[in-house]
Amino acid sequence: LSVQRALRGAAERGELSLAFQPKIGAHHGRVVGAEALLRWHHPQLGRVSPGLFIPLAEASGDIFAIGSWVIEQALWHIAQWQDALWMTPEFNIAVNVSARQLNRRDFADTLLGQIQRHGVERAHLGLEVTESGLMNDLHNARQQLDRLHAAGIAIAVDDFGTGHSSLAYLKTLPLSTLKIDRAFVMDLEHSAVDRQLAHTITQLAHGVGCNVVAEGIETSAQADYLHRIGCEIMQGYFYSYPLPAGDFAAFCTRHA
Ligand code: G
Ligand code: G
Ligand code: NA
Ligand code: MN
Repeated sequence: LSVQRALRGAAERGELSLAFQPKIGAHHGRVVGAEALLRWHHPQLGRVSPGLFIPLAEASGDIFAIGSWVIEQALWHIAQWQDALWMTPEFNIAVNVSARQLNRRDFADTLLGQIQRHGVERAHLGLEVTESGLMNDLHNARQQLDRLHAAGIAIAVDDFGTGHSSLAYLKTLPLSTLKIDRAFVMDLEHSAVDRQLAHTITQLAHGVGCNVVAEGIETSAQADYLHRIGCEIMQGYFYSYPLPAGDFAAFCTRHA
């Protein structure tokens, strides 16, 4: 059974779900939002990692249907949670957007239409895009992101500093957040170079008007260092694994 063939129709068969990994405000320790992460459970193949099937879906073009399902599902959950006490005006659920989705000319219009149909506050949805997603067609990416930014949607650069791109795009794209990749976080305690890189990325982000999310935090020493150098938002197993929607809502109730 090929993974690529099994993936086709997975959403319609009810095999996909979203997990929500909490993001924690470094300053006050309360949950400020989440990253939505796609999960696929196939009856024969079992759980398949998005690290494996997302690249296949990008190659086959199935990413358009899957990406649209992810956004619909995230908006459906946000609509359910909108009246919860913990859902403050700034509370933000971010979805990952692949290069091929962002490269479409109608990405922003389609997304804004979906948000409107769900009756969701635009500030509650965020996007995480990779540097390669931005570089692939920078002109179109800028057009799409300008429209979304003007509508109040926060845009984060995922895996910052791990790609091959120049820094010039930081001047012209309407970015809210840089995410320090797990690659720079995992060895913080033992690597002076990684401490320097995390510090420099944070200063760079602040210098261009972005805030900083650090991801992949697994220890209190990593969290302490990242807080000390000024990272605003923390994400990683140290705080919580990605959670099914119901467990995430319960987590928010406890950590509001
Ligand atoms: O959840 P996990 O750590 O296994 O995710 C592995 C990779 O898959 C990460 O790079 C993550 O950004 C990506 N990913 C997870 N969910 C989605 C999604 O809904 N869309 C896209 N494009 N990528 C996703
Ligand atoms: O590429 P992206 O940054 O979207 O990848 C996020 C992935 O990292 C998700 O698959 C998520 O499950 C995983 N992840 C989140 N927190 C941690 C962590 O603390 N440690 C490790 N090893 N992986 C993490
Ligand atoms: Na991500
Ligand atoms: Mn990342």
